[in-house]
Amino acid sequence: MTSQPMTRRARAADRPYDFHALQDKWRPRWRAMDLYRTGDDPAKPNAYILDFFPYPSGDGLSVGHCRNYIPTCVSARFQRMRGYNVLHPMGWDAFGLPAENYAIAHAIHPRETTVRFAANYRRQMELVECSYDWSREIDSTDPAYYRWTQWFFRLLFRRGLAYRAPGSQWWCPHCRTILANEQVEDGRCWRCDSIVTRKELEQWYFRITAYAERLLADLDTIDWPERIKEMQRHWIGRSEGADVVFAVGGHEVTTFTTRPDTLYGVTFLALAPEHPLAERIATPARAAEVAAYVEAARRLSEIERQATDKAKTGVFTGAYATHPLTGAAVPVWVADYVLGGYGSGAVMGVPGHDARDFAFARRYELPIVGVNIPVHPNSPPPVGVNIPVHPNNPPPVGVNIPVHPESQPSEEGVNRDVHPYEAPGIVVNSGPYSGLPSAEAGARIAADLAAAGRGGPRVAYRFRDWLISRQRYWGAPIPIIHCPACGAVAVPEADLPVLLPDVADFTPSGDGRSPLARAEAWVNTTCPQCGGPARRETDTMDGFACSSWYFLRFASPHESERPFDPDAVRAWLPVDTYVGGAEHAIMHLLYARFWTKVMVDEGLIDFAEPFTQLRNQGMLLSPQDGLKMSKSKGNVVTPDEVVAQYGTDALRAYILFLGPFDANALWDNRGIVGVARFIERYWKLANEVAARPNNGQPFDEAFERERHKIIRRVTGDMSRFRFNTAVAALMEYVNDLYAARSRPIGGRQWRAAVGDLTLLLAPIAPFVTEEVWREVLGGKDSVHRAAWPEFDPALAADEEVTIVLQVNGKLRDRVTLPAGADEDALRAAALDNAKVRATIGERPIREAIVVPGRLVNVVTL
Ligand code: ANZ
Ligand code: ZN
Repeated sequence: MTSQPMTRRARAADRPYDFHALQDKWRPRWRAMDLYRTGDDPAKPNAYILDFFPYPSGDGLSVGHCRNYIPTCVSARFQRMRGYNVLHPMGWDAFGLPAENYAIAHAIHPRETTVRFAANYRRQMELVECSYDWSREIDSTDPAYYRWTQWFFRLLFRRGLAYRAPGSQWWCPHCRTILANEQVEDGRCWRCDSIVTRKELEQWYFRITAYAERLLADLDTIDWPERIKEMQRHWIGRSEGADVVFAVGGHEVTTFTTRPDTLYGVTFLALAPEHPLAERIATPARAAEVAAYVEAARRLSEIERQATDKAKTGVFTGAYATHPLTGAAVPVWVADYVLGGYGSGAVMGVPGHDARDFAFARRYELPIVGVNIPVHPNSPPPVGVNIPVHPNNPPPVGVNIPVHPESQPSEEGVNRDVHPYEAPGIVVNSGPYSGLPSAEAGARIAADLAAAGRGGPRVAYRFRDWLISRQRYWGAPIPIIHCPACGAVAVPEADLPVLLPDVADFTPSGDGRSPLARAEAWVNTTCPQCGGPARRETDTMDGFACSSWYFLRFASPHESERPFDPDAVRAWLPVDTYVGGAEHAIMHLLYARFWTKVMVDEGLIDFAEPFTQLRNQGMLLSPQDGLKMSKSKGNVVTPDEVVAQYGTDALRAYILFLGPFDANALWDNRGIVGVARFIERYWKLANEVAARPNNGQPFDEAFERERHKIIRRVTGDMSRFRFNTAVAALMEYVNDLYAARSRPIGGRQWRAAVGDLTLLLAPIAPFVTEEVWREVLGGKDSVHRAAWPEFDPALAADEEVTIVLQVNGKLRDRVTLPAGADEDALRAAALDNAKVRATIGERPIREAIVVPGRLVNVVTL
């Protein structure tokens, strides 16, 4: 027994770090305070920070999901402390195939599983203390929500942007439903991996192609990863070119070309097997062969048909087309490398200048005519010929195209041994257009075709209208009534929502009709227009319709008269920061942009783009196999187990620390130990030094500078989504403070340092910082309501050194960093560097070797 009475200070310093106790203590208090309620202080600016709308799966959340939700939570907390009103909501995108397939497999109604799984997600999100305002929780399967999804359908229908058309559609024989183009990957269903086939059905479409130009142009106005923008541009697939119309017997065949300048090089026409004229123009002698070819081609997927290594096959129809400018007879073929759904489903074959046409012509011994030659001054002249190639030379008129020395020379530009010359150049062998640069010749030819009524300039897009009808139960019913007299009539606004009826059997019927078709009492209704007997549309909407407007709903989630309150939307939208996985690059992110533009046209909102800044988090890979975590692979680490062992604060800090936010990373069970130790060291330090006396010690200038520097670094890192370097900087600062304990620093300076450290760490580790703030530093209100600390730029200025960054021993970049930066900071800077990242690509990182003050070498697996 000690005879010395313990001082209050000593007791505080000895308090063990018990994260369970801290979590149990602060959680209920924060709930009672409604700590994360959306701010509404009119004096403050607003910030809207949003996660992608998750589908609550039965598997629950893994730590991989936390890579999305924890960084956005940290951003939200950071912005609140910086004086913003923050909207940071969460909800459930719960309609759709996965929920329904689960329900069928387990014989549970999807409504039940939706509620259960969403509750589990929310429990886990609360476990990791995501700072969502749960009073704004929404659920896309709630009639109070999908009523408005249906309202938007009506809006699109009224504006001519929702229409019904027959079509050959992708059909998944296993899920027994139609799939959108985007849901077919490599000829397989995106959900169940079955090989898809074709089925003819009446379908509903949204006319997204009407917005192609705006969807392209506005990409330039938003702060999104360039890779995602490029994927959208590619998907939209804008091509400038011309239509060229060929007469074939009594018919006309329109072809779309991006190279009208090559028109004199046409030696055949090729029609897609699904072209309406393919069988009709065939001569009687060739009809049977053409029909057989068309039938066989139908069974191939588009992917198979487009494969570049696939032999280009076709069949001659026996018919000839008339060249619109020269009047020459051009043989017409049917070929499966021509796609039915693109351009006009017919191609003018120019084997001299197009690789696919070239391969086709070689196979079927069709003539190859060169009508373009290179012009670049630095390009070597084509082998074996002597023709002027410099642009300053007189234009070559009527010359032959490049001939390989070993090939047979040919007459009049016809040669079978050349390679196709695909780049633009100078046009030759083309009558009045010879001698012109390709672009100019193309423009003139297109104009002349237009004047002759044989086509003209046109812009084509690769993407198609958005197919939105699903022959499935678990979706928002399409609010349409089919009347024998009036046709398709929209359900009046007053009758919304069209409730999804409760059916006992929601398995798909397999005949292409939705299970709703069996709910006779629901299907039979009266026409809203003429009052006669009519039937409801039985297809449901693609789940991507629900997620095309949910970000607006969060602004006023309980609004019952309208989809959203325009004032609330004006206050919060567009979303400032939107975060989710890169797998949604096209579908959701394109559809939401489309709906936003329709709403602008309807005068509902006044911003053209829904998400000002987009960020994609990297994947978290399993330590077992280096693969993405998934229940089916059995390689999942759950937040539940990590929180139980190390606490919420350590999980959060580790998720942020384990690599650059947007890079793939491996979960490492040892890594979290180090981070947990850092939190405990912070705790001990705070308890020990905060109570130091102020006995007139001299003011420590260097110590003060360190404080300003750490504020500057963490503020900058947080604003730029560089959470890993923020955590590394804080770790370094804690080390520095430990080292400073032996210096004669007064209590006031210590409390300033520990106080700011606590504020900087608060968004990352909310529990331990709250305890320190309130119980050790004597804070009156929550640390999470405190103001973010400020720094003096003059005091925060750094001495700097140049650090060499290598990947596998090769120099990739040089960066300037603070002279004192420690190993973790150097490592973090290397892993965060764009050139290093580009070199590493998707490869997992084995280690990063640091030579302090000099270099970092990142070694990949
Ligand atoms: C003649 C030509 C000559 C072409 C030449 C290219 C080079 P992008 O750029 O992707 O839009 N094409 C047109 N419709 C097609 C279809 N339904 N299926 C397959 N190919 C089709 O491609 C446009 C070019 O792809 C068009 O320009 C056409 O070939 C082909 F030296 O016409 B081109
Ligand atoms: Zn009617």
